[in-house]
Amino acid sequence: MKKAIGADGMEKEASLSHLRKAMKKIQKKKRFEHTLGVEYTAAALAMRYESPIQEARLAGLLHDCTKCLPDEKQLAICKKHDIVITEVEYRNPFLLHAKTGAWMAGERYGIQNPGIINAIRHHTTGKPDMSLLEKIIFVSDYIEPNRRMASNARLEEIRKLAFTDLDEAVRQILQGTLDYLKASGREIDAVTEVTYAYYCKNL
Ligand code: DGI
Ligand code: FE
Ligand code: FE
Repeated sequence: MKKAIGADGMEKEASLSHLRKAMKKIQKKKRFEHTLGVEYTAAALAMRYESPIQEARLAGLLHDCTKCLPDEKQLAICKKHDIVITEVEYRNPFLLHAKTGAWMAGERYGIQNPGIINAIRHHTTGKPDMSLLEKIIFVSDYIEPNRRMASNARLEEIRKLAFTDLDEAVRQILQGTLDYLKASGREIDAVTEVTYAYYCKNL
């Protein structure tokens, strides 16, 4: 695959259309629409919070680049490339698409900027003390316009909140996710809980 990097080592604007085509090829239709939604929502939040727009678009485009791979493939990528798999991830391998996506963005899609790679790595559970770009991707993933969140009646509020108080939006998203996971009896990753506690304390 052609590297999405300019001679100066910077990701180029032109690479966005190249990566978009690549995502269209490997993602199912609905997933690709979500990807585009995250790309432009991340761009809008980047404008609002004065974060580099192209970085937000690249991270948004690639954040779910391994989401359509089967569990066995996620596990195989981790084992082959020494990516640590926690016990929770073994039992819930879909969580691994954040880690394998970060790896793929660097190795397959030519992303060199560690800030972009980390935003992909932490987009599912979040993490305490996220960078601005990490928060932008975490929030965009949840609020992008194609997202239908029957499980969160507050989605419309959170969409507005994202543009006035990004940290409070992160907190409310985590609260909604934890409520949903508890109500549906799903296993909760300790990182999701620690992240929620961090954003409750630090507001
Ligand atoms: O990949 P997407 O569907 O766009 O979004 P995502 O990467 O945020 O994944 C969303 C799912 O991740 C959602 O169903 C909630 C789930 N999730 C987040 N934290 C945890 C979790 N699932 C489990 N089992 N445990 C967690 O701690
Ligand atoms: Fe995801
Ligand atoms: Fe996503």
